[in-house]
Amino acid sequence: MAFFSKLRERLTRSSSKIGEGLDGIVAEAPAAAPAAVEAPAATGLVGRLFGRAPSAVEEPRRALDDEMLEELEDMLVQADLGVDTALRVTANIAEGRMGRRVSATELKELLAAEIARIMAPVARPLPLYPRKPQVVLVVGVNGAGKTTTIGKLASQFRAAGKSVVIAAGDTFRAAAVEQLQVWGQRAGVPVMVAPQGSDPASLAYDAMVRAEADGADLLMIDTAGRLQNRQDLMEELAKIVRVIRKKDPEAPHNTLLVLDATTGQNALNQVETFRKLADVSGLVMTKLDGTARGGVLVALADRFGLPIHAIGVGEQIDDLDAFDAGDFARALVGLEDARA
Ligand SMILES: Nc1nc2c(ncn2[C@@H]2O[C@H](COP(=O)(O)OP(=O)(O)OP(=O)(O)O)[C@@H](O)[C@H]2O)c(=O)[nH]1
Ligand SMILES: [Mg+2]
Repeated sequence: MAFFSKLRERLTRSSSKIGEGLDGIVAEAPAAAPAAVEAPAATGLVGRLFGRAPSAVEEPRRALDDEMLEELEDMLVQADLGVDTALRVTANIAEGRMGRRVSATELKELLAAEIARIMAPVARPLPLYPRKPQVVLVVGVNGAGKTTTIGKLASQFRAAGKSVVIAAGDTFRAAAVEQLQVWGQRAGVPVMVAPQGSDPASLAYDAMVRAEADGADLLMIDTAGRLQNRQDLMEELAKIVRVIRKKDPEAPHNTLLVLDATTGQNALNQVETFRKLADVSGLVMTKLDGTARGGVLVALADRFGLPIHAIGVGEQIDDLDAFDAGDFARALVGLEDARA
């Protein structure tokens, strides 16, 4: 699968972190019980269990004990899964397997399965409704990737035959408007703008009028990330919601919170904060390329259960992909694609 290799290649740093961590844990068998080569009879069985032909050179193995589980737990915490999630994942891996001699590959398979199980319920694309225009409000802290994500999403919806209007609701910075206009051109989508410093809510209202008049399928509203304080941001978002509800009491139909994967555990605080400010309906995680912190997605899924609609894996227009739980889990632990 082409996307998997891209994700794998771009998640290299996370995967090498967890993958190497697991390799290290198995290799670091305590001196009293050195990692040994499995007896040939058992090897055949384990090989069959994991669907592989027995090979001449066997991987080192280590017996699962409390010490090893503790190392596993620590490693997962380091990899941003968070303490609660790391504890639970480790306990699930341990269940019924204490004393069993496992290889790093087996451990990776077990971990990938646990992570995929946590992630599967949240891997859901942005739901599309028959409602026209479907209003998508995009929120997130300064620099998270809101504007870029809107550009990428607009391009994908256009490619899928949907008509899209973008509202440049970040009226604080002139550069923000220009940036969105560039994305609008790339995606072939009209961008509604307002003079710098003007009221984003009135722009949002105008954009609703325009999107309705155009019969647009989707209206995506960008918002400012940098405001003086939380109160400002809350008031601004509330006002935007209030005015668009004058046109459609059910809008916004989606409130996307854009999170930057490189912020690691801080993403959890951002979700807490934005859930108080807005009715967050789903997440987009950006910058999963080139970060060692992809593990935070597992913590987010486990803690909040909010749908992850898409992930950003680069700065280009096509660097946004649907979130696939299995692909992500395997890439994160440094395994090859099962279907390759
Ligand atoms: N590598 C990488 N960079 C990204 C990704 N998404 C966004 N960026 C970059 O992150 C930076 C900030 O992105 P913006 O889209 O401007 O973020 P924003 O949330 O709109 O920021 P403000 O408007 O300042 O609040 C830009 O340089 C983007 O190119 C991604 O998935 N991967
Ligand atoms: Mg922006």
